[in-house]
Amino acid sequence: MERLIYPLSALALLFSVSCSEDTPEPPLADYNISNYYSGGEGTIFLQSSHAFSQPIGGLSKQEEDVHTDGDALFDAIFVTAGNKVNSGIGPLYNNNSCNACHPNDGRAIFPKDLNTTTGFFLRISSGNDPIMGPIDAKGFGGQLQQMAVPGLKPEVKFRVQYSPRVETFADGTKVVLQKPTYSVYDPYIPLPASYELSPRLAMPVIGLGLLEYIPESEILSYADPSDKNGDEISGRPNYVWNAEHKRTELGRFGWKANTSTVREQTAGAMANDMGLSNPIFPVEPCRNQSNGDDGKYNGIEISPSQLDAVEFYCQTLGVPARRNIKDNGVRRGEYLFTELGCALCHIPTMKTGSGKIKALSNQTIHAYTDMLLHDMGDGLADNRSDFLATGNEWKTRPLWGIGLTVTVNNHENYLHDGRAKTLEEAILWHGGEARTAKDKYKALSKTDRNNLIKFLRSL
Ligand code: HEC
Ligand code: HEC
Ligand SMILES: [Ca+2]
Ligand SMILES: [Ca+2]
Ligand SMILES: [Ca+2]
Repeated sequence: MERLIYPLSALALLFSVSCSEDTPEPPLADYNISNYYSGGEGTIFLQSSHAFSQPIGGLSKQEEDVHTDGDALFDAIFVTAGNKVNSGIGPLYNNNSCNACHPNDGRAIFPKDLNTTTGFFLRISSGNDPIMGPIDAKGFGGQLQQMAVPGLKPEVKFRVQYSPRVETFADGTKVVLQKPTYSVYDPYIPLPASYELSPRLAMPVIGLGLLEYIPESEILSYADPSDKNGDEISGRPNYVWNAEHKRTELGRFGWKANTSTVREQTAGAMANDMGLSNPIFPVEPCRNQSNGDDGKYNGIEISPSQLDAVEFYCQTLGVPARRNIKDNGVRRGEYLFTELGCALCHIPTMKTGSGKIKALSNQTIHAYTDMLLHDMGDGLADNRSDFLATGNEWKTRPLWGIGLTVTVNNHENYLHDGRAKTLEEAILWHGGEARTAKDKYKALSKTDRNNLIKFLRSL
């Protein structure tokens, strides 16, 4: 409606411009300098492959030391139990360091060979309990480890197969997407009669403390579970069991908002991804399994102070500043991001509350997420429930830093399993509640499609 109420003189100008240049000037997003600072006052201005690896500005000297200790552990390659340092990998595991899966604190590439150490794994379950979460598949736990220490058999091998899916733009351009289907073979014991799998690829770990400091009330204010405002977007919080606090909490991390704190996500990664017993998960993931439970190293492989340091490290990785925000293509893309409805889920601006870490407190951040679950349609579904998340639901991914993916990680594998090989493919996989936004994208001219992508690259 706004566009219809230009004063006459402006209209005359518009028409004179449109005569000479044949299209009127497209609307641009307001140029707003504060948008540069994606991660608040502690935003990072480095734009190199280490752009994700900097501590947020504003840490005290003592906090920086803890960050540095955590950094060393994040990079440390763990070896088999009995060695002097960094020992205790496995007996079953997916990879041997945090950094191997989150390279340069960024995202993993989808592997060519799924059955070696990579940033990809499959979760498994036999049903789901809304309070306690996914139910272990008998003999396999909740996550499948495709690696084992020498002499032991990994739980399974992973396999992926593809089928093409064509998307056609209004201007006739076609894009062929590849839909992956995952399965497992060569199990160490027979698999249960029925089970669900969920593919997960490692995502960047920047700005997590800021996301943790967003007040619950702010996140819940975006939830609209029964779509009362009729914009086709619902947005539901996940509520998940926190094993340390022994209570249900708002889910914030993981592709389905399936953990509530950076600390629990970190301890879970140590135990399940690497086989490192730790203060929160004192038993290795092969407990009660015939392939590997020696019971010997339970509870001692990661000390409380080591867990604290890695937690603090992940909480305090800063977020890179935006780039090229004055560029007209970027500003046009930013306008379209709102116009198409992307910003209904990828909420551009939120404020953090206050907590122990000063640098994370009371910051205006531009994470581009509502931290909520959305039905993304059958195309993206894993058909595996995860606490309150259904098989169709995923958490809106933060988009901050996404424009530096190639710089930091030298690939573009987006979405929860890396199936999208360009930002455009990531948009084209959107369905369900995001179907209208996707369809509006497909109706854009090539120039405007490029402008939207330019905007994403500026994040
Ligand atoms: C085998 C690969 C692998 C290893 C090793 C690994 N991660 Fe991850 N990480 C992932 C995957 C996959 C996810 C997404 C999991 C999910 O959706 O539940 C993830 C998610 C996370 C998240 C949540 C990020 C977010 O935005 O929600 C954090 C934090 C994290 N990992 C930290 C760590 C730390 C710390 C370590 C080392 C102790 C580690 N990871 C080791 C693969 C790995
Ligand atoms: C209904 C909510 C919703 C809307 C609307 C929406 N998104 Fe998303 N977006 C998501 C969710 C949820 C994911 C994660 C899906 C997954 O990984 O399977 C996502 C993922 C992405 C990713 C990949 C992020 C990554 O780290 O891999 C990009 C890029 C993206 N969205 C851009 C857009 C753009 C551009 C639009 C508008 C055309 C849009 N989104 C509209 C919810 C939404
Ligand atoms: Ca171990
Ligand atoms: Ca397992
Ligand atoms: Ca709504």
